[in-house]
Amino acid sequence: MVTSIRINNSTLELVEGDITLQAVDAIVNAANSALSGGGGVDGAIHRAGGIAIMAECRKIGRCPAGTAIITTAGQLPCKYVIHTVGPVYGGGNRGEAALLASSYRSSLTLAKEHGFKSVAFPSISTGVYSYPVEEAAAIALRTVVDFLKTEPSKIELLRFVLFSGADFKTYSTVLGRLNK
Ligand code: AR6
Repeated sequence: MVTSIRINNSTLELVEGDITLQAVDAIVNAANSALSGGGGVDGAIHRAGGIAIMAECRKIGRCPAGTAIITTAGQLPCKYVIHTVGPVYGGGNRGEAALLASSYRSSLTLAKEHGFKSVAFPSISTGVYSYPVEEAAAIALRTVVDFLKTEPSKIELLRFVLFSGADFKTYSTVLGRLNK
């Protein structure tokens, strides 16, 4: 299933799937601030991409929540991996929303600076970091729509790759609401 809308010269697309299979310019990883690898999408990306990604992460060292860095994609079908760190959800009153928006913006700023045409995002912070999916989807979609509307870039395709049918449905519903 695919949902998509046009924003200026870009397509914002929602799909259900595995982000490690995406042949885009950059996929975004939901990393931790030590860039040390882990479970979830981070584990899947390092497993599929091989050791070259971790070697670059070690050189870079750290990535505070709300910021992003970029590495090679190793053996993945995409060209680069943008690693960002979302907030750990602690009830919603600890600046989580601003940090989550900043993760998406920082990732898109790197994509813009590199002249990428296609970028794929997972649902940052909604797994191990426990951000409620509907709240996170509203922030994620609002932030990327604002970016595409206000920041001139070469990005033609911005794809959310949702790992479950339930997450795909939630993101689709929230996008429909936003788009009214
Ligand atoms: N493709 C797309 N989405 C995926 C994939 C995949 N292959 N695998 C999992 N997801 P999480 P977080 C979804 O936990 O909450 C790591 O240990 C998953 O179903 O990966 O930001 C890091 O090292 C969920 O919807 O990221 C950090 O310590 C979404 O990706 C911590 O987890 C995000 O879940 C980051 O936690």
